[in-house]
Amino acid sequence: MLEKKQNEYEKAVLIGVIHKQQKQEKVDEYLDELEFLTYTAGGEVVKRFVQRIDVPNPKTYIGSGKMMEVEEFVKENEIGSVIFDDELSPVQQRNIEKQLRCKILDRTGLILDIFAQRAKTSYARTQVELAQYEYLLPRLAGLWTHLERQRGGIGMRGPGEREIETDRRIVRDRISLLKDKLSKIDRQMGTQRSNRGALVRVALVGYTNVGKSTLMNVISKSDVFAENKLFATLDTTVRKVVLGNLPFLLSDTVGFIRKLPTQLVESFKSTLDEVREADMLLHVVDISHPNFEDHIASVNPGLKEIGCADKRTIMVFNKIDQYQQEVIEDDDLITVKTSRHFTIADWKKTWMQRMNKDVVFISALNKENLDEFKKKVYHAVRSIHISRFPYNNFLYPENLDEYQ
Ligand SMILES: Nc1nc2c(ncn2[C@@H]2O[C@H](COP(=O)(O)OP(=O)(O)OP(=O)(O)O)[C@@H](O)[C@H]2O)c(=O)[nH]1
Ligand SMILES: [Mg+2]
Repeated sequence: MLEKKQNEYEKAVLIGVIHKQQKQEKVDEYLDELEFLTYTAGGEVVKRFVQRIDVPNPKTYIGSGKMMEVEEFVKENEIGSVIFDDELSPVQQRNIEKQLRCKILDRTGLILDIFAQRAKTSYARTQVELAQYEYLLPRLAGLWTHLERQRGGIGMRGPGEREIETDRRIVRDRISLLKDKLSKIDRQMGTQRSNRGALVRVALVGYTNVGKSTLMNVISKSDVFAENKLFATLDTTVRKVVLGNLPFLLSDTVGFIRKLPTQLVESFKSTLDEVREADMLLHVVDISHPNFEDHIASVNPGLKEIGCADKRTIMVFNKIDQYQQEVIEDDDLITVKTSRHFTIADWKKTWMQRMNKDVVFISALNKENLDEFKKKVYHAVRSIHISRFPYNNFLYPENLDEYQ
């Protein structure tokens, strides 16, 4: 497990399905994201196949006609991987592999692959390895039936079954070993956290690639790895930050994504402890992304899952330097105004208005509007601090010049 090296870009094909009430546009957006994931994993997408289908085919996910089309393309263009936007059942994966004779990945497999490639510390590697084995376990039986058939099947059933059992046992043993290892590290980290004393704790959260690490670096003068690929950060970094004279702890951690594999959420729970135990969240959003509202909607359930739904949260809309709305020309009387045409000022009047003081618009990269950002964070942290230590509120005056 885990051996994923960065090599040359491998040719890949994407496959998506449009369900009954879905719009083509939505599926295009999903595939855009899948393409970005593929690129992050080291692949180059050369073609997308999309099929309108209500119920996925239980054998091959897409219909047999479409499969033939894909098969032809894969052969002609020496495609290395075919990547599906949804999770395939072990049976589907096996059937498709047999027909296309190349690597078949689903979204979960792809995300696991990226995590494996990016996990640097032993803690992150252990978490990813655990998720990989958990993904593999239900797929083991499938792998073996596949072999059985290749060998002709007759007379193979006995040993085959036994080998499945042996393999399963090995994987299960490995899983419990990894879990033990993680719980040991967790205990150590728990102690570290409890040693940090009474400082207010603030956590940066949000979708992947929105600029959390960039913002962390800007306000804590630290050097956290940030780049324009998905899941640059897999660990949690904590820094002490001082605004005015008010010190607090700021943490940066792994980002969320739509349909984050359950195995990963499970094994990354402890990485997210810092978020769980935070006093306040800064939910960073890339407002220049056309789907930023979808991104928020996929981060919120993740936060809920780790019990953070009701924490005080400041929404930080980042990358305003890159924000560009679509423009309706004066003589265009057909186009209907939608959110795609909103300026930032228009956005401020939408649901964002209801969050009144807990919204701020910045560019972490160009350091735009950081003063307002700092002011909001200062006041929020201050109010948490003095509710905890009412006797020393004089230390942090409300009307500190800098943060008026
Ligand atoms: N134009 C623009 N780009 C930004 C801004 N902030 C961050 N970026 C870029 O967005 C990309 C992602 O930034 P990161 O800080 O790595 O994002 P992250 O949220 O930590 O991402 P992961 O750790 O991968 O989940 C990088 O290429 C940054 O340079 C901004 O305000 N404007
Ligand atoms: Mg990051």
